[in-house]
Amino acid sequence: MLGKFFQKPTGENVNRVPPGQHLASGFPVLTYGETPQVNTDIWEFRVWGTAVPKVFTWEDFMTLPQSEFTADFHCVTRWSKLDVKWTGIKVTDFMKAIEVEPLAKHVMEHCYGGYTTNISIDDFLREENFFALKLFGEPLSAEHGGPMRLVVPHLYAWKSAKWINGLEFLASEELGFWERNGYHRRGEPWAEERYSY
Ligand SMILES: Nc1nc2c(c(=O)[nH]1)N[C@H]1C(S)=C(S)[C@@H](COP(=O)(O)O)O[C@H]1N2
Ligand SMILES: [Mo]
Repeated sequence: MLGKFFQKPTGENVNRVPPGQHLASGFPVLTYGETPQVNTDIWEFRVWGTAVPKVFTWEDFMTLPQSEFTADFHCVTRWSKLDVKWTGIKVTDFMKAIEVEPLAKHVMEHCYGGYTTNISIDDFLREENFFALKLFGEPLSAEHGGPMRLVVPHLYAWKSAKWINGLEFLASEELGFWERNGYHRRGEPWAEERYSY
């Protein structure tokens, strides 16, 4: 994969790029399967499991406060992109709009198209996590997860679910799509938590 589009980090970036990663010059698209075309008129976002069930329409979700974010993005297939600029809604702000039971220790992220990925509640509730609506000032394109995706900067990007449409709170850990297929249950890039073997 090395060549024109992927470069070895140099200078100050050496310490910003996790081990085994190269810098991508563009912003590659990584999707398993088809790109869902999601219309915000019929978009719904559901919360269930060990939480009070709730359904948000697009309008409901857009009443939540929006902020700007700059975050590095690390794909387990060994490319990273630094300083990605996003606009979105902080997970911690979203959490004020729902009620989760104390026994919720894990979260399954659900998406249009059927993709899932699991995350622990502690990793999910981090201050720097957000639901992204814009990428570099433009509405998030369908291929990058529009109209809305999750971004979890401190874990490999397969945890950053595109076309997210639901959160299932869980008392015990369940595995998502890639995690059932050999990826690590947590996926911390600095520890190179790539695979489960
Ligand atoms: N719904 C969904 N979300 C997904 C994926 C996917 O296939 N489907 N791929 C994941 C992986 S492996 C990566 S690296 C990032 C890629 O995001 P990008 O296509 O915007 O670069 O999305 C993650 N989120
Ligand atoms: Mo990825």
